[in-house]
Amino acid sequence: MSDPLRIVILTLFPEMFSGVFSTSILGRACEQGLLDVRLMDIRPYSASKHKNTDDYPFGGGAGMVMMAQPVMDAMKAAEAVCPDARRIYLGPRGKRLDTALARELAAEKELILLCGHYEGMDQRVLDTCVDEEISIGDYILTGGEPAAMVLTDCVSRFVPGVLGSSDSPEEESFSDGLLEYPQYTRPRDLNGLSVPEVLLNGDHAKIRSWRRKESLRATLRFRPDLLEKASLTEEDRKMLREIEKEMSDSCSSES
Ligand code: 4GY
Repeated sequence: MSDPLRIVILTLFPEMFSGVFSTSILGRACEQGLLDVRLMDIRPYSASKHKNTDDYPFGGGAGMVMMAQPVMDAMKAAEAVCPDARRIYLGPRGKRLDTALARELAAEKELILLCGHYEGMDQRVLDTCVDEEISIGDYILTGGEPAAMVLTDCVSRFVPGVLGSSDSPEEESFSDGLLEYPQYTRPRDLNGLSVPEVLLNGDHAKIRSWRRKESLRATLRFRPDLLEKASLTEEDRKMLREIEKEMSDSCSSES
């Protein structure tokens, strides 16, 4: 079997991750040896008597800054475990995480994820000990830990075997730049709420075409901006014209 994707997470709060890597799909991936996630507590690397990891900002101001020394020493220990890792800091200044970046990271052998806390990290750590900063979105968290969970989760989906053999990440939202089609499961009748007839008849060509059209419809409705970048076939464009016609028809019949 191929080597697992090894991810070392440097954090002051390793206990925040309990559950994330022991449950459900990521839990199974770790058990199966597809993922090798190691949590490294930064605090023991503090050289100070009381194992401090934060200090007042030079120049004054509110809040505390994560000290360079414990993080730099913890990073050295992580590099000993993962000598070839891309070293990533989770922060809002970084490149935005998306499907393309997740796929790229899943192809690495090793990743080191550094989680900041408090008001931020001593800049000298970012200047000398990380290769890149990645952001999961334009908002500020209280720490990088939830972002490290998000990154690990969405990268793991592209590690072969994590979703099982029949489930392909390439069939899901965003892999072709479109949103997902609606899904249904039993019962066929839920207190009068039915399931689209086409899904019950076993005509797989028709089902495939219905799903494609519903993906296009959902994307047009909720994220029309995505349609500009999606790779669309002539058939897709035909379906989009049908959807637009259906939309204008249902609009004019209401008035
Ligand atoms: N957004 N994307 C993010 C974040 C918290 C700097 C210490 C984000 O990835 N990480 O908000 N991280 C950090 C931000 C100060 C806490």
